[in-house]
Amino acid sequence: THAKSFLSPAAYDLACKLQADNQGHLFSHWVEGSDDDKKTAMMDQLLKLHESYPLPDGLLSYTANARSLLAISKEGKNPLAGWVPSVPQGEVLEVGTPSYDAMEKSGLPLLASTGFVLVAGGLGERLGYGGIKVGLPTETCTETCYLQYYIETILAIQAKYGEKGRNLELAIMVSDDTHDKTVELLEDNAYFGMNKANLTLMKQEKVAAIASNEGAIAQDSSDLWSIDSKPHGHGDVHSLMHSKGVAQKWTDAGFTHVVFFQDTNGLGFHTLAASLGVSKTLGLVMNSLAIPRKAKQAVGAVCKLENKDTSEVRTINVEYNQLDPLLRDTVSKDGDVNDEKTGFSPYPGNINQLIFSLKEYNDNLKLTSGVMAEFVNPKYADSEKTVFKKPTRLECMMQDYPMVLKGDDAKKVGFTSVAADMCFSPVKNATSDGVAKQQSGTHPAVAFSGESDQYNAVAKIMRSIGCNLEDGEVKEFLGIKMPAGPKVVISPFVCPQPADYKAAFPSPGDVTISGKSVLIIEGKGSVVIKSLKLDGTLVIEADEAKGELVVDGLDVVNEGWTEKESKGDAPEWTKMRGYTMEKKETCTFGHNGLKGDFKEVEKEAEKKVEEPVKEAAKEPVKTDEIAKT
Ligand code: UGB
Repeated sequence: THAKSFLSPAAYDLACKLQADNQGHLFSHWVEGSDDDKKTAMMDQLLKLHESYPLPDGLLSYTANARSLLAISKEGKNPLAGWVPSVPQGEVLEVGTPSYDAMEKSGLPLLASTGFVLVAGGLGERLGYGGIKVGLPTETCTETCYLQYYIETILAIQAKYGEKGRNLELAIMVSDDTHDKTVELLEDNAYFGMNKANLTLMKQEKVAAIASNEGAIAQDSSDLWSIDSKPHGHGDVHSLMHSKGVAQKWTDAGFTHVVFFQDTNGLGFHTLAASLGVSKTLGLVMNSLAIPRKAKQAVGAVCKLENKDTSEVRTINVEYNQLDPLLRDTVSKDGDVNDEKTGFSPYPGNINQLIFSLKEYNDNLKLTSGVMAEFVNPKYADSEKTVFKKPTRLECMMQDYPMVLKGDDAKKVGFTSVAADMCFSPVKNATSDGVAKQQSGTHPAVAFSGESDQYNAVAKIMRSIGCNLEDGEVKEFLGIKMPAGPKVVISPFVCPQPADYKAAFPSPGDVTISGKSVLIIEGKGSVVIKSLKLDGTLVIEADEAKGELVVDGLDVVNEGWTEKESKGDAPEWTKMRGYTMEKKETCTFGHNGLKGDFKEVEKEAEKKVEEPVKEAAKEPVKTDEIAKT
């Protein structure tokens, strides 16, 4: 009671409620007449934890949920008891096939009305990187960071497929761990060209750590005036989409879909139109982009679950640690094993790239405030499960959204499965952990694999339309082995989606690239590569203001670029890879012709310049006007 005189009414009220909630230990060191400023600061922190928790009774709802989930965990109850899994509805697509092209074609018009949500609140502890993950370079040829790559792809989609009068929107979920550095990265780079009005930052708050099965809120181990708090998980994104008014704003603006994507997956956007096509064709309210999953791989499995007692059906991600016991209890005595015929688990692997139909999503947010079901995963110090090794916390996941679906909507959940080499290569593990994963037969998900897969996905799309790209050799750095084929980086403005490659490479049989080559197409202009032979490094520079750039009859041979083992002092992002890009010789081709290093150019390049639409077309520049400098 002594604190009533200096605490705000809200803080005093909360302190009383916490006392009544058996949280008296938080105040046991409070002595009347001293440390009033520390008491105020402590209550400010508790008030923040109270107000940011999305349920009406704030911290009190949180501790109540903690007690009941901890009781279930202590009993060792299987949260999925009674549910029987089967493979849900969905489409399995392979790039370059007629069915892929058909889905992509049907999804392309929806790109104009799709809002983008990046979940980037994770600190990347497993990665062991000091900066924010979206600031990491995606590859070492151009050093484009993830955030730039994402924003430019969105802008490129807008430029090619957008509607006049409505810009595409990006919402980024950040946390205390990532907020300041994300803002700094955006501001230092003029938002990578995005209009600030189309970008919303939503900060997720932490939740109180819990020290016991009785729901005791944990104090910081070194400071009794501070509450131990931890991240609540990416499931917070739905309550933020509601509380920040983003879902409503996008609905009002006529958007039809929302895509949620992860912080370090440089492949996720290739399949965007195709998966929107699947959403449209199957009438899905929620569509999970998925990959063929290897048994025991650390990605969740998308399952159709049917409740034996209630006949309730829901299609939802089952986390990989829960899948094996669920399968053993129900349909497969061997648990999480591969289907012998395919070599993969029958259940598609969730990669947390989720597409929602916005109308139903927003309606559901209004009903539920976007609150996801929580779970708890304490590490016990004793076999009776009464003591925790360290404080735990409740968590929630964005892919658990189907749990809030009712009626017909619950039946309209499905997946789009595409080979992982086209859609999923996150950078989330430290190299040493990646080595162990690779040795055990799963993807390493490290910086080198993310980079390598990014080049290889573009190469795969080019091959699928008929370009000749030779294989490269397998390279090894820091114990990670990856196929290092030709490194192709194409500006999203040139080819925002796989559907755009045919226009960029109209006679693909005349495009040949050796396994050691690097091809970079940068800039915002349109590029048409009619014929090209490349054995080395070529950088094509497209300038929007100068019209279409045509590459025809270009034959470039030079020493090129190659990975070189990095030694000694190097930036952290280089040390994670174990190599730098040694740029021995580079040839560039742009509106002013060919420059730099090249040997034996058999046939000079031809360049055609067309002025932007409104201006009169100019005569193409003749081959002999192109200067070699
Ligand atoms: N993230 C946040 O924005 N806030 C948070 O509080 C936590 C994370 P992780 P996770 O696709 O490989 C998921 O940590 O949760 C962001 C699925 O559960 O990389 O361990 C974070 O910044 C699993 O089924 O993933 O595992 C990042 O962008 C499997 O599919 C994103 O959330 C796995 O992802 C994912 O965070 C996977």
